[in-house]
Amino acid sequence: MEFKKEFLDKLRCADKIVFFTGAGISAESGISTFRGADGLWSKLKPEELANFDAFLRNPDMVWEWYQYRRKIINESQPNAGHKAIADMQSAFESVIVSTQNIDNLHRRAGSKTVYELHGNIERNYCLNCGKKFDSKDFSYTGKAPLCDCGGRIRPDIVWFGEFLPEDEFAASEKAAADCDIMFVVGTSAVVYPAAQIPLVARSAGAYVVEVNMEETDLSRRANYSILGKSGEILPIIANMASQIRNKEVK
Ligand code: BJW
Ligand code: ZN
Repeated sequence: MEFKKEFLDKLRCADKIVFFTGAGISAESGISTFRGADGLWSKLKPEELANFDAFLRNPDMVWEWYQYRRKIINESQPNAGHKAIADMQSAFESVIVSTQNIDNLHRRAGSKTVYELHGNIERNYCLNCGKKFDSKDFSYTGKAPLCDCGGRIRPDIVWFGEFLPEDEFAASEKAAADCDIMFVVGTSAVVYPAAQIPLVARSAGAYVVEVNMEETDLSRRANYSILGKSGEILPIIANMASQIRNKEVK
């Protein structure tokens, strides 16, 4: 595979890189994306499942949906794309992941600094007292679980109309403003405010590289758009980085 010379030059000199990722990076682990012909939302309506009012209207149905997703995620493994990102930690001074994904696969692959912009499916909390629960802390019986205080437990996921975790968003913006290269991987980049992160990097002067199976709204604003599967492209980039930087990528 041939890469643009300008990109290879940037890769040779970069100290700080950021990966901004979306559902596409986990597609090769067997986890569905949201949009597109086979996406989760081609069959299910986000407005019935991914907002707070829907949860209050029908907590049992929303819980059933998340239990189904948890099962798929728990049975899945990080793929070659997640692993290549973790491997690149040994070739650069700093590698930060800012992800919209809730599946924990970056951490499981070994990435050390991961900012989760849309929460994590394994975490839950009580709407009444705020107590935190891991999914393994209660047994799901087909009904939405309740806390000891009687309050409703919800997944710690950012639904539409909700604010993103302030610290993780601020840290992602800072990393974006500070990096030499930002890779935008497997995201349609249509959900805000997360989709601002690549734009922050671009306006701060970073070299923005998109890796996606198809063109997106971001493609024309990126410096370089690489079309293909992240599980195939990222290991090639990791390998290349190790060669041209003379640093071992484990
Ligand atoms: C591959 C591949 C492979 C596949 N290799 N690539 C009107 C205009 C502008 C904004 C708004 C608006 N109306 C409402 C808003 C705001 C709204 C928003 O942005 N909506 C737009 C969609 C219109 N945003 C919000 O509500 C956010 N909060 C907010 O704004 O707060 C402020 C506020 C407060 C109070 C009142 C009002 C405002 C919160 C957004 C939270 C989003 N959460 C979700 C769902 C979580 C629940 C769940 O998981 O069940 O997070 S939405 C969903 O989309 C999920 C994802 O993280 C997110 C992004 O999706 P992603 O990752 O990009 O996936 P896809 O499927 O879209 O794309 C996959 C890509 O991969 C594709 O491009 C493929 O080609 C590619 N691909 N295989 C490489 N192997
Ligand atoms: Zn409680």
